[in-house]
Amino acid sequence: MILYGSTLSPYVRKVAAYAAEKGIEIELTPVGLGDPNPDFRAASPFRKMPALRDGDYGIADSSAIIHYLEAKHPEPPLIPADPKERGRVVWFDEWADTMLFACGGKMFFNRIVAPRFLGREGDEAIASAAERDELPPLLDYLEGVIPDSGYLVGDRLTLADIAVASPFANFTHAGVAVDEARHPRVASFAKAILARPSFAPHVERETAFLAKQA
Ligand SMILES: N[C@@H](CCC(=O)N[C@@H](CS)C(=O)NCC(=O)O)C(=O)O
Repeated sequence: MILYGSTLSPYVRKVAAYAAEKGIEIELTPVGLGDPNPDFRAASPFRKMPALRDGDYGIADSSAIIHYLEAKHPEPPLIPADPKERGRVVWFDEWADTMLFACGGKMFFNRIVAPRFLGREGDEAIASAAERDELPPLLDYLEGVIPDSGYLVGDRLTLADIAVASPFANFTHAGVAVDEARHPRVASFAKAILARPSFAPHVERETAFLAKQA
């Protein structure tokens, strides 16, 4: 199975970590933004990463890929069968992809992607406004829903934890630190999930790559 993309994308990192937690072997094939690679384009009609190729089957979008993989490899379940738990897991996955990274993307795009990969200056005013005004209420929400177990749903690892933790690596890359005094649960949640063997090697490689580029 081939996963197209760069784990600098929170969506690609989410799928790579999910696959590692499930014990599913995937080959990560790097593609850049808008990459012309025909196999990538066939799987991702709008050239967004990630995309997956499994034999003659291609599918794009991190959540679609994960639902495909979960149906194909049900054990160990990372999307619960229980209706209420499943609803919460889908909520957190969606919240992370849209609300959390809609905000985080403004910092990551303007501070990392634009200057390092597109050869143009990012708009720091957009990045700092997002960090100052948009991020704190999102983290306030998250702080209030992390249970004592440290897992968002059902007191065990699910897709919810993987999806919500992934953008925190982008926050770190973009120089955004979680305020441990205001958001202690968020800080320890993100640290614990990103330290898992499914995430850590990716985040370390990304950090080294960005440091070398700077
Ligand atoms: N909802 C999609 C989002 C994918 C996405 O927006 N990926 C970005 C990278 S973080 C991308 O490929 N952008 C390129 C573009 O928009 O042309 C998912 O979950 O996979």
